[in-house]
Formats: sequence, C-alpha cells, structure tokens
Amino acid sequence: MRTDSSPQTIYRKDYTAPAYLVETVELGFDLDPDRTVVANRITLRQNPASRSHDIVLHGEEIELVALRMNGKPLAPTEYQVDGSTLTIRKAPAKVVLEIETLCAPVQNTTLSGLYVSNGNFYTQCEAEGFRRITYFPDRPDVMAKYTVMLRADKAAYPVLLSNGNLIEEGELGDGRHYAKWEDPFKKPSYLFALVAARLVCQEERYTLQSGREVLLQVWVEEGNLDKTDYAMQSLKNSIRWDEERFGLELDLDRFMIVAVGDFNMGAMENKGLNIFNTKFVLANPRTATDIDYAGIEAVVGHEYFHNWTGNRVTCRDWFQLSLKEGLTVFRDQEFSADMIGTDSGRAVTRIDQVRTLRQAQFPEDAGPMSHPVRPDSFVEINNFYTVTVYEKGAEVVRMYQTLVGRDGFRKGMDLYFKRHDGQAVECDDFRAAMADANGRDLRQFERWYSQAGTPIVTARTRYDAVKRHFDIILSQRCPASAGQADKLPFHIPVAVGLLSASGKDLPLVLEGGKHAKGATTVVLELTEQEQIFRFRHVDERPTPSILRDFSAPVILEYDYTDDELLHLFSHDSDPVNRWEAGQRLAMERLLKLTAQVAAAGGSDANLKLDATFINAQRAVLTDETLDPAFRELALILPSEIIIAEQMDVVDPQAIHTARQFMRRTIGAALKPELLAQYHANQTPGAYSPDALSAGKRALKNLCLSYLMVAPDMAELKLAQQQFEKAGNMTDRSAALVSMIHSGAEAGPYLKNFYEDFESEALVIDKWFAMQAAAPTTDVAAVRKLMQHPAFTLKNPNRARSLIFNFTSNNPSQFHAADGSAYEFWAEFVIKLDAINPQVAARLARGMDRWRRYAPALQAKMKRALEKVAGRAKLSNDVLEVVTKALEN
Ligand code: B3K
Ligand code: ZN
Repeated sequence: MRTDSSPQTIYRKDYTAPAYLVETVELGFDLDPDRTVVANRITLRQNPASRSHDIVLHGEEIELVALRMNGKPLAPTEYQVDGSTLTIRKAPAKVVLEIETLCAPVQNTTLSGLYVSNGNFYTQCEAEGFRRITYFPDRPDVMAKYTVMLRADKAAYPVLLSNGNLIEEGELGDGRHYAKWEDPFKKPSYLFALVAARLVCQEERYTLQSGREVLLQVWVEEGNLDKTDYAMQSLKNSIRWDEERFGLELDLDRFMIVAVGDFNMGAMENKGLNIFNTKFVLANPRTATDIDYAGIEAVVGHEYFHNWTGNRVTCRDWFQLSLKEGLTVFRDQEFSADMIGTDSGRAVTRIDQVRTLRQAQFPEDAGPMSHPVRPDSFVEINNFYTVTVYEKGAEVVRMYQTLVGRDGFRKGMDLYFKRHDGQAVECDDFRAAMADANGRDLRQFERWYSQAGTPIVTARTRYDAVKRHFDIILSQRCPASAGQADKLPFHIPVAVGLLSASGKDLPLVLEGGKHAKGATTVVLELTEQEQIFRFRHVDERPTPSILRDFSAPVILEYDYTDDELLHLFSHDSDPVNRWEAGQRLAMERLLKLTAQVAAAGGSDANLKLDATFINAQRAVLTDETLDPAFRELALILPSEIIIAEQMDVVDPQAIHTARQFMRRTIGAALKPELLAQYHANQTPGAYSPDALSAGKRALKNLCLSYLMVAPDMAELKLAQQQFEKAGNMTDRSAALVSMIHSGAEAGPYLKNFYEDFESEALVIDKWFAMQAAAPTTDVAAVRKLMQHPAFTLKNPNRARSLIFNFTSNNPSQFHAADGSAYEFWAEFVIKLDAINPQVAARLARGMDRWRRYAPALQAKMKRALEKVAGRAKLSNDVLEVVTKALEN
C-alpha cells in the first residue's frame, strides 16, 4: 500500500550498476503460516564497476529481527530504513550480512512473496516479491548462488522443494522435518522459489539427447494426478524441441513443475522449480477443452524455454523485460507451431497470434498505457507485464527471423549465448548478436524497442502494361503516443506475393532484389518514410498479397476492391492473407451495418447482407481441401472489440446488433451447409487434443453457434443432445455456451453442469466465465452470480472468470447506457485492490479506452475512473493505471 502521497516513477535512463554484488546466499526458513522466520546469510563484495560503498537492500512487509555485519550486530544507527530500502553506508569491500526477519504468509493475499494457498506454502518473486521474504538487493542484475534450508511440520507439509538439487533431508524431532537444496547456477532473486506442501507427483526419468538422464516431476494436490499427463508430455516435448531447434540442453538434473490454485498469472519460470497456475497444468478430456490443452503446451514450453532465455541470460533491469519475454513468447509460438508440424497448422497458430495482437495489443498501443517494447519509465513494474512487452515483443523477435532467415536467426542465438551466458543484459545486446552473427546493420531496428504505437503502412500500386512493371509504393507513419509525439521510420519487413488472374502465385523479379530465382514471396524492407519497389516481367495486372504471414506488427492500409479481396480469399497461397482477405470483407460490411444500426436508433429492421459475401462464406465453409481449423478461423467474424477499434466513436450496442444480424443472416442462409459440416466434423472415439481433431471440433462448434443464433426446435435439440452426449469438455461447454447465447432456457443445463463439476475448480471457473460473457447477462445478473457460494474475490482465477469476463468480453452489457456496469467496475477495482493489487490493476485496465465512446458514456466512465483515483488508500499498481487513463 502507498504510504507516501505520490508514487515514484522509475526511469530507464537512471540505471546505475549495483554497488555490491552478492556471491552466495544461504537461506533458512522456519515455515509457519502465521510467523515464518527467515534467516538470510549473504556474502557481498563491492562492485568494481561502481564507485559507491553503500549496500542497498530492499524489504517490504517484513519485520527485521536481527542484522549482523561481518559477525557484529548492527545498531539501528548504523543503517537507515527508508520506505522499502535499507542502506548500510560506507561498508567494507567484503561483507557477510546475517539478516533475520519475520513474515506472516497466511495473511499475504497479494500472492507476491511467500504465501499460503489451500494450506500450502508457495512463493512468487518476479518481479519484486523476494523483498517480501527477506532483505536483499532485489534487482535482476545481482546474480548469486543459493543454498536453501527448509524446516516445517512434516504431517502438514510433507513435501519441501526449492531450486536446484536436493542435497540433504531428514527429521528434526517434534514432528518437524527439513530439506536442504542447492542451486548450482547463479541466479537473480526473482527466480528464487520454495514450495512446502501436501502434494503428490507424477515423475519420470528422461534421457536427454546427450545421453544424460534427468528427473522430471509434476506436483499437484492429491486427487489431481489424473490430470498431469499432458503437462508431462508437453515438458518432454519442450526439452526435445529446444535441443533440436536451438541446441539448448536442460542444465539441471531435476526439473519440477508445481501447480497451485491461487496464482496471479499463468506460471513462473523459477530455476528448476516452475510454479504454475493449475489452469496451465491440469487437464483431462472430461475437464479441459482443446484450448486448455493448447494453453498447457504453450505455457509449459514457455516456462521451460525461459531456462535459457531469461534464467541463464537474464535482464539487466526490468525495462529489459521483453529481452526475455518477447524472445520466450516467440520461442513458445514456434514450439507450438512445430508441434503441429504442417504448414496449414502453422498458419492457424499464426492467425491466432494476429487475432491476439489486434484484440489486445493494438488497443494497448493506442491507449493511455501505451509504451515501447522496452519501456522508458514505470511506477509499478507489475503493470508492464503487458501484451506489448510479451506479444509485440515476440513480433519484434520474429522480424529478426524474417530479416535474416531461420539459419541466420539460429546463428544470432548462438552468438547471444556465447557472449552473455551467466549475465544480465539488455535488449540491445540481443540485437547486436543478431546483427553481428549475420553481418547486418540493425541499427534502425532499434526503433521497434524505443518507439511505442502501431505503425501504419500504406500501400499503393501501379501497373505499366507496356513495360510490364508492377510497382508497390509503401509508406509508413506512426501515430503519436503517450510522451512520444513524433516517430522516426521503422525498419519494417513486408512480405509480398503477386497473384495472377487465375489465382496462381507469379514468380517474382524484384528490381535490385537478392531473392532466389522463381521465388513467389519476397520480403521488402521498408526503412524510409516512403519507398517504391518495382517488380519486372509482370505480364498481367496482378492482385498483390501484402504483409504475408503478418510479417510485421503493423496496420496495413491498401484500397482493395471487393473483387480483389474475394480473389485473395479464394486463392491466396499464403493462408494468413487468405484469412485476412475474409476479415477485410467482413469488416467493411460490419462497419457499414453498425452505422446503419446507429442511424436507425438501434434497430436492425432494414439491414441487408449481400449475396456475394454469403457465397464467399459458403465457399470456404464447404471447401474440403482446407483444414477444418482454418475454415473455422475464416468464418469467425472480427470480434466486437476489434470492430470497435476501427471506429472513431464506439457504439457498443450498435456493433453488437450489427454483428448479431450478420451472424443470424449467415446462419439462416447457410443452414444446410452448416448442418452438413456439423455432422461431417464429428470426432467419435477416444478424445485426443491433436490439432486435426481440435480443428474439427472447432469448426463443428462454430457451425453449432451459427445455427443457434436464432434456433428452431431441431437446432435446440442438436445443442441439447451434444451437451448430454459429449465425451469431452470442448463439446460439452460449446453446447452450453451456444444455449446461453441463444437466449434459450439454459437454466437446467447450467445447473446440471455445475453439479457435475462442483469439485473441479477450473470447470467452475468456466461456468462463471460463460455466463459472464454472454450478451444476455447484464450487470445485475453478474452481481447475483457473485452471491453464489462458489464465488470468491480472493482467488484470481475465480475473480477473473466472472468479473473480467464481464468487463472485457461482454462489451454490449458492460457499456449499458445507464453506466451501472461502470459503477460495478469501480466498486470491484477498489475491493480487489485491498486484497490483491496486481489483479486489481489488471481489472483497472478495462477502462483504458474510455475516450473513444460517445460523450454520455464517456462522462460516466470518467466518473468511475475518478471514483477509483480519488480513494485515499490505493496501491501504486491501480493508481498508475487510473492516473494514466485520466491524463491527457
Ligand atoms: N515471468 C513470469 C511473469 C511474472 C509476472 C510478475 N508480475 C511468467 C512468464 O512470463 O513466464
Ligand atoms: Zn515469460
């Protein structure tokens, strides 16, 4: 909680090297929920790179019991405590500090530091949680070797885990026992972890490609051992993949994953002891959907890949967060794509990434919390674990690969590790490794790290039939963002292909280009404000396919005609652009329909959808040469949030009405085809989460949702039967969602679902989430759901399932004209802030785009923001978000 009046802003430019480096850390824990004693013995030595002799330690919400330097107790006059820092001035060059502190894990509802979940102890230290455990120079550029002694009651906490290797364990008498762990690798404090719990594990000995054997464990609460197979399989796949793709081997003899039900985010890459939200570990066909399975694979991979990108090479300071996160997201994306293995499967993962960017990152880049991939300042670092740092950061890493090729990228990675293994470095060091390993000048590329905002690339084309030239003229601009009025040109790779009238790719001859003969996609490098690219020997006016595979995180403007888009939608060999053409066709129409609804006072009575569009949808739906997964993506209309981003003044109800009209019209017009595909894409037999089966289920369930927009008796029956007969959670929950969304009486089915899964927390989260996001659920209904005995604000998954799904995924209800949902938002930001500031700050972000709404809504949103901002007791986390939202 804020104690002083104004929160402090930290600037990247103010970085100074630590005055002291830590060599070894010995931690002793006497674990007790109410009163845990932490003994910490650190050896420090003055850092020759610094001139200061002041030892600066961080500590928060802990009670200092004893402090000794080089064996002698320090009197309170020999050090200063100021807020959360403890300073020992003019210390000797070599120092041993012995620090004893107390904390109360059971009272720690922030889930940062040492806390209790369902009676067990867990830690979360990134970014600055270690200081809630003991006094320490809690900054990522201080890397040290750790030895950890854990002592606890044996009956209550039979399992004692920490980083690295178990070197000793035994009994202490009076029912207590101990375990001593040693991590052979130097690490920053944010990677420290301990678990003391009643847990069971699935374990396996696994042989690395080098022949070395390692022990893999997945730890869960009793009763969940039937849900660990997929996480274990994903872990083994990750280990293998990193060996094969990047030559990176697991450096430990033991690697553990622990699942915990109360967790602020997805998972945490603590060295050798990854701690996971149960959501990204536990799965069996009965309880988990295809999306859950894919999430487990991605997050297990992500945390495992951090072992090299993040742990072995870490960040110098938190401004460099994307150095590890952007790179590791890119790695997990590539891993998931390689696991599917087919080109079309890879494209489906790419399309999903583009959707995430548009749904969440582009709005962030255009809103009050906009920041560069490498931010220049922050108040609370936890607010900067964002889609910009993660997903846009991954796009930036992907662009290196696009520019230097896959082999070149590997060379860059190799050089990066050769130079920086064991170090804490900057984003610039990664860029330098990529440049040097490939003999490329990547200086201008730095602007992707320093400039915020989504660049807009505008394309124009001209064809000279006589000279047989086709020119693509690309220009770029980037809108002003918070604190950055003018932007310099970015280095943008724009992958391009040209389609003939018959829909075939033309072989390309780019003037001055160095591409292979006969290439049908080339990467244009846009580095100036405007550039002309000329293709020669072009026999007919082609249809350009620009930004293939979404080669850069930009908004592409090109005046496509409907005919060109239809041509691309049926022929583009690049699946991402093929999908994109469909999205453009839909978006144009959705925007027009939305305007018509608004003009008609909200009515959809006179709306029309052209046959051309419906026929194009029909063609994709029934094209058996296309993967079901691709067809599903091609048929999903842009979300209400993505539509909103295209409008100067957002009218959420009109958007919803227009989109629903479009879905209803497609559902009615394509009824026979939807039904046929529904039946053709069944997946009988044992459930398997593989991409082909998941794609079939996705397409089938999309068909069902279209049929259920305005269902007749037969369609209702279809959904009910699917619900009753489903052999897996994907089909069961899809059927239930389609019923809830149709407005049909879903009550008995909801009840049945709840009773079946009452003891499965993750499924009950789904139960809340599907109701919260239904356009038929208003704020009153959400408040009623909050009265349900299964609801609690204290568990982040539960709070997110109901509150966040309502405020973020139910725009037409969240923006109800009377502003009642905004009041609800303010109330729960405040309530959550008292429990868990990190979770509260995420909820606070829900009002970021308030300036884009009609004046009447804006005024109500502003009032809600001011209500939160005006609270006397507010965390820095929430304060930063609402202050920035209210700033001009
Ligand atoms: N590194 C952690 C995120 C920590 C968030 C701290 N507020 C998970 C990840 O990105 O792998
Ligand atoms: Zn990460």
